[in-house]
Amino acid sequence: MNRREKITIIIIAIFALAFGYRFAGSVNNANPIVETIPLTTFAEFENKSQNQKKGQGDLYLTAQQWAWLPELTIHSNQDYTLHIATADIQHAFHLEADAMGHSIDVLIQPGREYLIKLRNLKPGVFAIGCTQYCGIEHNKMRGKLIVE
Ligand SMILES: [Cu+2]
Repeated sequence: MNRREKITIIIIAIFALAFGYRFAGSVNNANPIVETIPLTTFAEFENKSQNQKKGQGDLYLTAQQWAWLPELTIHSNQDYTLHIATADIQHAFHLEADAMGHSIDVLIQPGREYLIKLRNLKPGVFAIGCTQYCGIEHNKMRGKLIVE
């Protein structure tokens, strides 16, 4: 291999690494408004959910066969972090596009807590749905987010 071939290979390698790095970065940032952490216990999550106070920045929502609980009422001029966990099997959270200008879709798997940033909310009543088949009454798994 002569000097020119070596230089060519090195240049190609640098481009390949740079492109690969950028590609990996874009995959990790595919959904920047969602973060996920391991759930210590579901009981702990449920406890936070039951003790949440109206008007707080952290909201807790439980997915279960076949409901989203509790019904949340929040304010349009405030930012929130919506925490979601499932009480049973896998579900998929869907918030209709009208709430924030784009829909939110997050697969909710057991054993994890999902943190979703809610920003620039518009006032209204918005539908929450489950987009993952989760049993016989999957079609009844609806909730709502009330933004005042
Ligand atoms: Cu479901």
